[in-house]
Amino acid sequence: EATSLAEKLRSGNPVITAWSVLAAPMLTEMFARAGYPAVTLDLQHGMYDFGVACDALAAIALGGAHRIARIPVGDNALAGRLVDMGAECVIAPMINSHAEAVDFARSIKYPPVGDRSWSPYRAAALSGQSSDEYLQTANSNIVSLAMIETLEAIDALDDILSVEELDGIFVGPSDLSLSLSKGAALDPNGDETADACAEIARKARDAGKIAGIFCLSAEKVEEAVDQGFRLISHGIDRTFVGEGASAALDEVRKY
Ligand code: 3PY
Ligand code: MG
Repeated sequence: EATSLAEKLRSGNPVITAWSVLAAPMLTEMFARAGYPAVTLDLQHGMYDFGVACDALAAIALGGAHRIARIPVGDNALAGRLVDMGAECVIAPMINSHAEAVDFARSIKYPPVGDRSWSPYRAAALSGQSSDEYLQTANSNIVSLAMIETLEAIDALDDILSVEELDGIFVGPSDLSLSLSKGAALDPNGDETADACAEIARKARDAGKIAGIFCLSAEKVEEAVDQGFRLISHGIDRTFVGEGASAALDEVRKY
């Protein structure tokens, strides 16, 4: 049986995820076929609606990668729908309190851990499981990650990390830098942000939780691995297409 994303993350090996905003299932399949271990669909800041996200989850499975989705702020109902359609991990943005972390985590865990509602037939099919097998493994296999990306979340970090139902956290360095500077500077790669990230990773590890982070360069990925982060994004479809188009056009710019 294939190793679950949850097991990989808990074993302490870094897992790199591509990041998809373009709502194009075939691009997500290409990420998977290129060898990315995981692909994340961004339903917070990307163009995905639910139907396209469902097709993208299947396309990622076809390409052989793990399936992750980020929901819009506070949309726990959508988290439930996405795990039903095969997401193995859900990232919830702007989690700022113990209560918000509990509500989110419970929305994707079956009783007695949470209050996820039953109908995971598509998810079971994508994992090659019967619905009984799916039920037996879902609570440990589905990963809930609460985004830490505000001062408020840092202040509440011990409380958030104490949420038993929650599997881990995921840092958003851009929003974090905006919050830390009170709106003065977007500085996801700055020193102050990096120090805050290191502290978040340390606390997550001490609490026995998975730590993930959004990265904007290969250097940042390396720093994140050293800090103890294990789910790490690198590579965005919009950037690949934009940079690839510029590079191709540059070759024939004289015309
Ligand atoms: C952030 O950096 O704030 C993110 O949410 C990454 O997408
Ligand atoms: Mg953010």
